[in-house]
Amino acid sequence: MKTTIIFSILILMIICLHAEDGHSLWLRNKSKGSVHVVCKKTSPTLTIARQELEKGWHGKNGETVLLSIQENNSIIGDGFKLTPKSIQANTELGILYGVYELLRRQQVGQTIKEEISNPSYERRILNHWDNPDGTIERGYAGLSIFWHQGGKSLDVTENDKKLWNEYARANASIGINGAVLNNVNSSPLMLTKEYLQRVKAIAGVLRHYGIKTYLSIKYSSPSLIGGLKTSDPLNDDVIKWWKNKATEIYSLIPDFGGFLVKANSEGQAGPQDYGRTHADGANLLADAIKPYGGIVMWRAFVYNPNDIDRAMQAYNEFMPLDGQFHDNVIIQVKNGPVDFQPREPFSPLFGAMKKTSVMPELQITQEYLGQSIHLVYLGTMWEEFLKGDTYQEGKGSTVARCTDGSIFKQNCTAIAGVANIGLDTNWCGHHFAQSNWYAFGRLAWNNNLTSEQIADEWIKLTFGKVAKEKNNSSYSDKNWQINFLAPVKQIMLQSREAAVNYMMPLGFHHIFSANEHYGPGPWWAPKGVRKDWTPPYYHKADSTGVGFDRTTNGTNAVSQYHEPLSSKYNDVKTCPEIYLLWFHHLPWNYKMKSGRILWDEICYRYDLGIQQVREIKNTWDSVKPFVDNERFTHIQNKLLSQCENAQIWKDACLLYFQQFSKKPIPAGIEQPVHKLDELINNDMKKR
Ligand code: GCW
Repeated sequence: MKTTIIFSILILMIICLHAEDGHSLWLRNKSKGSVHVVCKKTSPTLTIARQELEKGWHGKNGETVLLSIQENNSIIGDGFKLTPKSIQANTELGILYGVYELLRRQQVGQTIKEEISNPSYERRILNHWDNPDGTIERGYAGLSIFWHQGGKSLDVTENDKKLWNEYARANASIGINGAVLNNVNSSPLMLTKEYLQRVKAIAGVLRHYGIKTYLSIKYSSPSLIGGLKTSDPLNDDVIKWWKNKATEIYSLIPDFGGFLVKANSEGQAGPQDYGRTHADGANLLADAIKPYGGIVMWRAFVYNPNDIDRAMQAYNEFMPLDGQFHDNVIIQVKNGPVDFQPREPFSPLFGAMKKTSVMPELQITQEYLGQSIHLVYLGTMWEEFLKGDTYQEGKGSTVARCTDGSIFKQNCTAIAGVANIGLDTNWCGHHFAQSNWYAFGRLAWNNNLTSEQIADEWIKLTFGKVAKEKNNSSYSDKNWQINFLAPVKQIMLQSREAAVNYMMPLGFHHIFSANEHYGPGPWWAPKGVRKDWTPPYYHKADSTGVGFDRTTNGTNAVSQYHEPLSSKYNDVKTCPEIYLLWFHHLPWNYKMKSGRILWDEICYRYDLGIQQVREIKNTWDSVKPFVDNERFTHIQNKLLSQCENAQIWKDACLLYFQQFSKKPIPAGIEQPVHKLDELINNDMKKR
């Protein structure tokens, strides 16, 4: 009997030791020795800082580390000064960030000299598209960590608090300092007493990790929950209602961050319903929360079904309002002018709005990039975006510099990422999707980092410990570096390009089937659906060619870019081929730089995409000896589906477009294995 119990306990211990469910994210290193932390002050945040150092210390055994809060003019905001034995900051939060940086450096084996690290953006915010009933719009990793069951369970449990604490810790470790707790398609319930109580509880947990809470608001709240006849921003009762609401919120949550607003977009209410402008709408809210230091993040994601080019609309709506927004308003602009596509040029609003604070909105959740099934590392995409040159104030006016205050002295700087987090044990659905959460935080802190460096850190932190245990090696072990680190980094760095190739190469965009935004549907255009929600609106394939003419002969969207970009995009000879069909409608036999005709190049690109995913899968197979079985198999299965889905993408798009090109699939390229009518039929059956 006794032996059976001991045996069972042993088995359980072994299972626990090896259960790699991914819940620990990139925070899995245990201390290798002791450290003596000296800090004169105490506070909840400083206690966390001290404990983190003790839990994760990888420096010299018995070392003394000094944490000091001291004014230093070279340190900005929550930045810090780091040496191997000390962290100095102007704020407590700066100390905590310094601790995480020190530990990261120790763990990944980067040298620590004396240096100052300042954040690129003051506010580094996750946007959760979580609904009060616990579902998440475009969430692929389970239900919400903040809300459940439609208000039936607004009570806060110990479990809730534990999870929020883990969430806050993970965010703080990469510098994220804000969270919008609910969907931009917002429910007015969020501003009611009951919900605000829960927001207060969440804020109570997040605060010690330096994370401010924000809420998305429904513009028509004054009429929906306030009993007013209107929500007109210039109406006195409405103004009063928002002022009172702000007072109520700040009495519960004194450090509340502010509001995020989606207005007059995709059916959401907004100031235009009352004949007012976006500026009138935003300023009303901004004035209400100004006394408390809050901000309003007003989204530029607006478009109207009747306009000729969706890609031009945000610019057309917002440019005339430049300079009219109050100084605690910041315009939140999606990276591309359409909608988080696998590849888009950056939105022309970046750098163009010179008298208004502007912030980028990135999407971490992979709505249009294979959701939680495809392995797609987004660091490369965001690097391409941030380093994109707008030329607005001469060469080198990158999107990063136009938004982080380097070029325009914005009153407020910020960056947002739509979160990919849910109740799934591994938080993000796919183990590799964690790298996108990580990369967002790291780039928000330092928009100059390379996607390669971020991938390198993340792999070491996420897979390194297991590698060590399994092979008795360490990060610096050549074998591990050559046979695990290098190939996995390669997988990550080429993964987004692979997805672009098998989904939407050469500037194709928005050719998804239906609203789920997962599989291909270049044919999808049911009667009654808004034209700008159907793929033919975007690819415009016909017997003469394919692509969206946004040149001066077409919609003239090119004119929204600053020279020399405008001319570069306008001229088919200088337009980068990655954006070719975004800006041009071209004949099927147009001669490409490769010497191939356009049709052949399209075939070649789709095929290349599949080859790349297969290679990614084979590479993953090759690293098996270095990974725990749980994560290895989980990822392997996802890659299998990804390969199958990439095949469907290629076959669907080539067979569909072939109906217009009337050309054969060139020799040397694998023939499709599916039939077009089957693919269309299967697609229809899913609805
Ligand atoms: O990408 C689209 C999504 C919608 C989303 C919208 C937005 C929250 O398909 O689900 O709504 O963008 O960003 O507002």
